[in-house]
Amino acid sequence: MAKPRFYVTTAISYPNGVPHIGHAYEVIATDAIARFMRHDGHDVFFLTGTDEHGLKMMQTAAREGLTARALADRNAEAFRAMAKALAISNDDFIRTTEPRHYRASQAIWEAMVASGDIYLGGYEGWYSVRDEAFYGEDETSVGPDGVRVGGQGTPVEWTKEETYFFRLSKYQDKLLAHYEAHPDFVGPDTRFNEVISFVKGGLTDLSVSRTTFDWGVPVPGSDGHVMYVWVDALTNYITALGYPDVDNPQWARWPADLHVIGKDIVRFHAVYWPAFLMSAGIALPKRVYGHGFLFNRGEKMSKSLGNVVDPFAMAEAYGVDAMRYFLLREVAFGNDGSYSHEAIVARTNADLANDLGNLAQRSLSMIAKNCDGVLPKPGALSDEDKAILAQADAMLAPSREAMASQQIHRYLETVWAVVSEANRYFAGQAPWALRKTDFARMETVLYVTAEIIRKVAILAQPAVPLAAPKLLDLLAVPADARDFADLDTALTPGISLPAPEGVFPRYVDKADETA
Ligand code: ME8
Repeated sequence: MAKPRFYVTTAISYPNGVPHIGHAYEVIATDAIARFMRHDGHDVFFLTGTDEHGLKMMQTAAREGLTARALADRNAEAFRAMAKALAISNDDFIRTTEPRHYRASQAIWEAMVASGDIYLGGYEGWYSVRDEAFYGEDETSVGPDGVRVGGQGTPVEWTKEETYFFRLSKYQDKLLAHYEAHPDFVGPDTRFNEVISFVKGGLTDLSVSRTTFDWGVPVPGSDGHVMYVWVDALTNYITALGYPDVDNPQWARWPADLHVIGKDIVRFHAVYWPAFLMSAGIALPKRVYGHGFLFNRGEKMSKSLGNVVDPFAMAEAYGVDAMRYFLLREVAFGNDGSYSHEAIVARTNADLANDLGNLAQRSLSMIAKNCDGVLPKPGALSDEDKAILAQADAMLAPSREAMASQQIHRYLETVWAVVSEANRYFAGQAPWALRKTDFARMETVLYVTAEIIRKVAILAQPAVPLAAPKLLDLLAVPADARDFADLDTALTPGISLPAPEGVFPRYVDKADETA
């Protein structure tokens, strides 16, 4: 039977600078979702990439004495390298300056023209280069410093030029009807409510081309016009599946199951994007999820504030698994979150090094020492054995449910609740004491513990994709028996296990080390 498909995307990042932790957070979270769905039997396609046009790119390049293309080339490589460094399993990496993307953007434009939704006019209004967004007068305000800012607090400037408009106003009722019929279209619910009230408040037509600069996808047949960066940016999600070539086998993956984005760009994905797609006669994505923002000890990170922490340095300092686990477990996905050195060390030493790492190390060392490294055969199971095994078997259903609504932290909570319980079980059974009093019972406890670790490691792979497979290696679990469908098949007693080694190093501060 063909596997069900699952198409998931991140936002594509502006490569006007190098990636920061916010970018790392989004791609790690989306990777956890993609891996979870793969292990859960789906044929996953996971897309990420860079959004290279627009005024912001042009202005940054000019400041650095580069062409926009040179700036994009340099930083796109840094985003690609970040994905690699963080063990991201994306199937494609799209850059909006690629020929395939020009083709797709021009094709969707022409489809919108064919629907009568594009007309020439003059735009006059407020524009934020930082957000690459137009704001209505009522969405702007003047701060105490006299600077006028838009909805997200970034400075706006008055722009006036000849542009093409997209008939967004025509889609107000159609969008509201779609929201009504698809209550899961946007998550979390609070963000969906914001979208609905924005659309109910009335939609004005959207300026979708620019004539004062040329760093963009040319508007077909209109010299001097390039597309508004968000028109081409959003199109990346269909470019990657071969649009407009609907005979491309990849096209069967559309509509996307999930667009993962930050809360600041929900309006583009939940209002403009579906309107463009409706106009072009293309199916709408199933869900858009706006995650929260990550702050450094509660302070907003941004290039201008100068406290951007380098994701490469973070992965280097704590290890990729620990960094990923911390971000996924500590921050409730959908809410804002903060990170600090202390919080990362406390969380990962407790959950990874102590709770899972030590349990594995202690139980596997006992097997190595007392059972010649051969997985012992369990005797009759006690009520405690049955209870812990039943708890481990019960992890999958709530994990699935949590992931279906992008509650990544809840899935990890579910798995680590079993890790805690397994530690209580191990301490309570005290196999080191049984070694002298009841060797057979010790063997049963060690087998049961190994089996719990196997189940936990299988389920933990999406979050800690380097260490979890190492744990499975230590249990001699074959590479083709590591999916969620394999949770039910138990370890075979009598197999030889490799020599145990630690897979979750404990973070030790340099100062403590020398103390
Ligand atoms: O918005 N914490 O690009 P971008 C969490 N090119 N997420 C954050 C964050 C933070 N501190 N800062 C940014 C763009 N993000 C557009 C997207 S999609 C067709 C075009 C998230 O580089 C942000 O919300 O500014 C967005 O989802 C992603 O990082 C890229 O941000």
